[in-house]
Amino acid sequence: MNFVVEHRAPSAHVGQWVRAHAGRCHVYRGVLKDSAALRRWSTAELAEQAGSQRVRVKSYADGRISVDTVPFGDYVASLTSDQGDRPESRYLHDVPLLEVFPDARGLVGDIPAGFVPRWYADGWERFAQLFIGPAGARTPFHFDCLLTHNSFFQVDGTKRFYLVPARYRTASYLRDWRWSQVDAARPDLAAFPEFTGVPVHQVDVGPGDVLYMPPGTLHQVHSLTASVSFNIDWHTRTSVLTALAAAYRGMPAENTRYNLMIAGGLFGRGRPHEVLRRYGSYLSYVS
Ligand SMILES: O=C(O)CCC(=O)C(=O)O
Repeated sequence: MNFVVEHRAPSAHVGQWVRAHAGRCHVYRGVLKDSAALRRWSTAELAEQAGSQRVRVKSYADGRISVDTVPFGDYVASLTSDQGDRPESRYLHDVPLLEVFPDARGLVGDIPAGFVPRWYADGWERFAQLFIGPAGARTPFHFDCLLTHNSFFQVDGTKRFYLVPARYRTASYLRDWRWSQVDAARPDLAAFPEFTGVPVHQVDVGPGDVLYMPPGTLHQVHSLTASVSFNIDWHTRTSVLTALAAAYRGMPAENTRYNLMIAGGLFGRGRPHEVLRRYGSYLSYVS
């Protein structure tokens, strides 16, 4: 059975496909094709429009993440000049969507039913994280730190995902809870022999596509072109309970604190905007 399932159109409610296809990734082609965001957030259009507001960009080198703030206009202009395979590129990575695009809801509209559960749907944009980077930008091999489901929306450009099922976590030489030392695109099996035989699935996403990844999926992401994307990390009641139990297998206490907040919301003790008053800092959490 394939770990990555292709769909030509949006599907049924998320609750159904999470249950029906538990543990698999799903790619939905062209979901956002009619969204105004596809044109307005293209790197070409942003280069015309982006102003002097400062945005946070990250660089990843020698296993460390550093954060810098730069004028958005300068950053977007640099995207077309940064070429080649550059894992260390400056990357506007995992920044709250509304911090850069306060009008996101107006441009994207409702997220098609199925890509986030009902609890998140009304205010999905407040849970969304933005990624804008040059060709060659890379996100190293990791899994999402709260063990959430992830719906990943590609707006402009093409990204290549290297995907490994969560059950191969122990063969993936993890450090700091969620980062792997392996390069999933070119694993060095002499240095990391337990990775031998681990299946690495590859999928490319383009403008309008959505990739769903189940909790714990290990993923490494390469931008094949300059690229704009956003994602939403979300829980169901089942996934948040599993994630809370991960406190006993190494999940950092800070992550468990965020999961407790979401559990409070999903089990009926808070509307999203109330939970976000405390959970909001997760969206700027570098871990
Ligand atoms: O697009 C990227 O570079 C990283 C995406 C990612 O790691 C995620 O959605 O969790």
